[in-house]
Amino acid sequence: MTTWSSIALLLGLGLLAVDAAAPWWQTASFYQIYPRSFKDSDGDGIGDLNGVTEKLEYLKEIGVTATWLSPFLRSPMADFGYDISDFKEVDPLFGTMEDFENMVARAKQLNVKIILDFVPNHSSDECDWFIRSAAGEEKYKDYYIWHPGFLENGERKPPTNWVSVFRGSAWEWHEGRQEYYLHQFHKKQPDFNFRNPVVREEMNNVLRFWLEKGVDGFRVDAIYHAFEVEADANGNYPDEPRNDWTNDPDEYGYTHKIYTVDQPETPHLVYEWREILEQFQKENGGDERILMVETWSPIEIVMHYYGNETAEGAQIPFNFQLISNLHMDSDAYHYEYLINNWLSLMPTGKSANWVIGNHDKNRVGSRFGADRVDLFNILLLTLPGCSITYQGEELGMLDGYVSWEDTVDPQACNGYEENYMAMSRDPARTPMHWTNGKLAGFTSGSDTWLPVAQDYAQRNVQTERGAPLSHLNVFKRLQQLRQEPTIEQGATEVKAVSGYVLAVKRYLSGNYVYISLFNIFDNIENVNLNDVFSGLPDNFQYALVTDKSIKQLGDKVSASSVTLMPHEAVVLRSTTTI
Ligand SMILES: *[C@@H]1O[C@H](CO)[C@@H](O)[C@H](O)[C@H]1NC(C)=O
Ligand SMILES: CC(=O)N[C@H]1CO[C@H](CO)[C@@H](O)[C@@H]1O
Ligand SMILES: [Ca+2]
Ligand SMILES: [Ca+2]
Repeated sequence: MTTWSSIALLLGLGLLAVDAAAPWWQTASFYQIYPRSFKDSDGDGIGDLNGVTEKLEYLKEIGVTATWLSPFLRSPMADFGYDISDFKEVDPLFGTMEDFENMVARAKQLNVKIILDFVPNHSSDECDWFIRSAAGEEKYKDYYIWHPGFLENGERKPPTNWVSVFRGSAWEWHEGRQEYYLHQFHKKQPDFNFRNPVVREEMNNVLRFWLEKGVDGFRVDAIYHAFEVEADANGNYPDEPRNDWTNDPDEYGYTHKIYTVDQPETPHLVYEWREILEQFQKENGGDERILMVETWSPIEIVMHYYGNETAEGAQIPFNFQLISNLHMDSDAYHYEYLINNWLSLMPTGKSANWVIGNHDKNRVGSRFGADRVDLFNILLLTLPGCSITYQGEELGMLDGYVSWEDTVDPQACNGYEENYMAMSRDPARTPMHWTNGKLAGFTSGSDTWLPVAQDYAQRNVQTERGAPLSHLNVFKRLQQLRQEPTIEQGATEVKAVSGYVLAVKRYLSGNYVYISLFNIFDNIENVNLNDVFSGLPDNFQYALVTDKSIKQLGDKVSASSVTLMPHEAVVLRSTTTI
């Protein structure tokens, strides 16, 4: 080999190494901000963008790489911002476009990425596009899904039996246009017609607009609802088959969703958006822009959102396996199955993500018990890939009590006082706890849009900063561990040691072995890790303990005998490298 070709080879290898560097999002720690409840900067009791900007340093403090913010665009707030009336304007309640630009600028200084919540399935009925569509204006006529319905014995009936997620018919009669429009969510959230290429282009332009404004990507809302089945030659839609477990035609579960969610066209919409992101990056440079998609679909369908043989999809199709399937009594085998199932079904070359909470679900500590808060944070942050944490979960916030009178969530308000608690998403949306002072330091005003949870004096940023083994400090310690090469890039084995204890082994040649252990129930357990993992080093030490632990950081322990206290989760590190 000549010198020149060796140099060329070396250069080639160098380039390869650069190419192979993991993109930023692959092992990122994401944090979901629900802006209404994060931080109020002007005393009106509602969180806002300047509040977020004020607290970006906090995100840095807790090791967050990127934040996705629930919608803050112009909206009449029938669904608290998920009903957008102008896709390119900030709602005055949250601030101005200038406030948004300041937030992005500050985030860039701190190297915190900003992900926008993109809500493509529907707009508000107060959106200019809908108003024009309802008026029958040529360009906008087919922006939404319209149908005259049927006359039966002189009475007008909706086109199908489809039910809205928020109860009642998914069709609403429009007096002006003398037709029904489809709304899979609130009647103030009419569904777009994605079979109309003009609508698709309109949405593509929304993406381009925010990319220009400097966002690092989009979290795509409710994507599985985007397409409905195509109308037949007469423009009619079929009824969905009945489910037999409810006789209440207003209940969402009344029909089996075969025509209103998960249509085969939907992932291709995401592929189209990914191309827009790629194109933008080609023209503008910078780090990779990403798509995170929300789809509550069967796991095989979720996998399609990663892409197909020829097209790239979303980098992060949300993994709702843990959120959807785990419950209070799930044993370690169930955890093991759910985690390994995702890892094995994921297409080669793709990365995993882990989610346990969001603004639609009860708080982790309320769903699984306050004693398991650290356990879930440790699980999410020591599994391979990226983690997604809902605001306040790092503090172990619990559901706040919200009386029927104070309830504002449409999903609960459309129901009844007797069972509103089962439907309400308000308890997980109460204001963030910053201090143990008045109204938890959320606002300088005298009132908040939802009540502050009663236990804020124990669970807040200020108090937890000062307690060495608080949830907050455990969370921060986890973020340090995530910088370790093994946890960042290592291979993974997930095993139930018994029905009670789950073990996650992370290992990388030339580095320490890490094992996270989770005692899911309330007995003391003793485990021999050699029962489930082969070739382990003998000696470990505690790399992370919690307030349940009797051991301390750095204490030595043998792999053949590890004792775990009730609900204790820990991270062990081998004393030698492999
Ligand atoms: C993958 O998706 C692209 C873009 O939607 C489509 O053109 C292509 O036919 C699909 N390929 C396969 C193998 O399904
Ligand atoms: C988790 C999440 O983002 N849920 C949202 C899904 O979309 C509906 C309608 O836009 C919202 O109401 C939910 O909050
Ligand atoms: Ca405010
Ligand atoms: Ca739709």
